[in-house]
Amino acid sequence: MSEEETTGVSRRGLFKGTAGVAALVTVAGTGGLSMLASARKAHAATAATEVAPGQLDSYYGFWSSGQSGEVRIIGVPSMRELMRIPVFNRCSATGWGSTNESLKILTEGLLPETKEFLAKRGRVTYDNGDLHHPHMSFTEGTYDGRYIFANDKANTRVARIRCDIMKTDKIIEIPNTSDIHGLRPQKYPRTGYVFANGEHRIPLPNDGIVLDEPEKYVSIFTAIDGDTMEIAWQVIVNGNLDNCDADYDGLFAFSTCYNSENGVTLADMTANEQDWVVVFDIKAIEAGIAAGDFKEYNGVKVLDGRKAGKYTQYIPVSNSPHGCNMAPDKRHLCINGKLSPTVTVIDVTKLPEVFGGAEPRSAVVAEPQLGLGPLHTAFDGKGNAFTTLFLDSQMVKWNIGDAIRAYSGEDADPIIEKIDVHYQPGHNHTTMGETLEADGQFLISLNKFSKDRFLNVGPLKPENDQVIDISGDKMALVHDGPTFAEPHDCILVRADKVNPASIYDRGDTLWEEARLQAEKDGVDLDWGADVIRDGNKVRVYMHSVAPAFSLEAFEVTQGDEVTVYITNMDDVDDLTHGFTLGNHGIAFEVGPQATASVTFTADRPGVHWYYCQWFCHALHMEMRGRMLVKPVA
Ligand code: RUQ
Ligand code: CUA
Repeated sequence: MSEEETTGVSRRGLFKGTAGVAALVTVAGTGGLSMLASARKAHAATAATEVAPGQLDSYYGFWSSGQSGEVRIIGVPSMRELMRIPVFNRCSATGWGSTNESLKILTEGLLPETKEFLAKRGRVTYDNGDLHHPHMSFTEGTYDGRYIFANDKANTRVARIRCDIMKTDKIIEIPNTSDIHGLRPQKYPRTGYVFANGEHRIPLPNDGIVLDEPEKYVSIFTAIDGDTMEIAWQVIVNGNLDNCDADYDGLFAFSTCYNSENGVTLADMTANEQDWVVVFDIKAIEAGIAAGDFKEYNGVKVLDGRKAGKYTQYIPVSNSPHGCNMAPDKRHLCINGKLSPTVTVIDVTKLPEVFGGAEPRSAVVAEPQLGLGPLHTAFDGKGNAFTTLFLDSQMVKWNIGDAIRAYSGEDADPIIEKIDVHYQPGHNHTTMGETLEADGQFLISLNKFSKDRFLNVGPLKPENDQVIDISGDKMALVHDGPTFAEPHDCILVRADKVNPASIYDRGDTLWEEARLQAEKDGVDLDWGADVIRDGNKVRVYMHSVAPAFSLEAFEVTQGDEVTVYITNMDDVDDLTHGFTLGNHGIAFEVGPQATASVTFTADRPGVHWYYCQWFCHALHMEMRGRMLVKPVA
């Protein structure tokens, strides 16, 4: 018999909240009582994540999207998706990847040989990216609301997002290395450096002279200047690089290495009993670069850190570690075992002794056995850690202090609690958990599989990002959040740390080239309605004020290279216009007080309508005009 037949109440009815609970009070028997308990739990769960209509979330969640190539802003705890920020991908809504302003950002940081390679294929940039790790800039150990940095594993790039407008403003390709994976900003004194790991080993230089000689391949750790987005220096390491983090004193950075074997096949890569954590001494590396102890490749100063010494140390840990997470107690670095059921805890205050010659493992102060497949660890700021167990599909809460006591032989059990998550978690993250202001409110489990948790949408299923309330003694799973391919990681930033503008500043440098061109053409970029002819180049300047473009028609000749500049002169919150040119594959966003432009060849004789695609006014449908293309005789 079904639940409904035995109790007269369906599971679906129960989850409707208090009304369901009230109905249940009359249900007799133990079955009814346990259902009542689960209904109460369900109600409590809803309360923890409920953000009523019109109410605001307490945290900005910045989510990566893996192979989708974008960053998403998700409100936490409600898990409402608030915005998408195109980064390495193309975006049909905003025109990212087709406007001149976005193409400048997508192309200017590419290496010359990449530009050449793409040009031969008729392209100016890549269309895809694999964005794993979004992290905010820091000042003195906590988020400062300036930037988000993110990696592209697919095409070896690093991007920066401006948090004042939530748009990408820089993308650079990293030379001498392949497939940027782990990425973390320097936490102290500020960002400062953005550390980026080259995961896959390649020859240096990778010019075809060395091919199937894997022993000659190298992996490279890169420090990028977060203010200029230029590469400060690189370090060649032994083994490969996976994830990284930095300490709270500005002295060290760390990377996990899962391929100390320098192998190129799965069997090679997992052959050894042990891999290692590479520790980088930032001050020593800076001094080495200043003293000229480097070789230059592709214009970048590259220092050799393959032998443990003053620049790097290699601390052995069990085979194939993955996540690398610095605790907000400023002292303990957690290295997640992946193939080993352990997390290795390194006391960073012991690292100067290691650089002074002490045995590298002397910095290890704990190595608790937590379960199968530990991938990443997050912190509550109260001495507890939460580790994802990929194979066990569980989240384990454990105490760092107890793990240290157990390791030194005391009778202590570090494991506090385990709960099931659904299913196969990779990253996890706590509210403010990678900063000195970790507040222990919520924990997100980013699960790689959702299987049966949602309505079946076909063979491709969403991921499942679950919210766990960690404010009490017990973890409480309170929300399932489906996400499209494939968030790897997220950060949860207290809402008061982020203060975006609602309207662009007319002086913004984003459209600097449009401003300079308008000056040369002697037109008013703000209020213009001009068509400038310059040989077969035509520049069309118009502004928009709801519900009209300042030009209702313009004429060009077939074959002209046309640039259309649109300036949105509305200065009202949330009044975005757009420009879509029919049958030309052109559409882009123009935010309040912004300028955006596009360049194309007018190859199709005839009448082509352009229209505003952002619903802006009761007369939005009427916000349109015609491009007349005169055929060449
Ligand atoms: S990695 S599932 Cu790309 Cu962040 Cu660990
Ligand atoms: Cu402007 Cu719709």
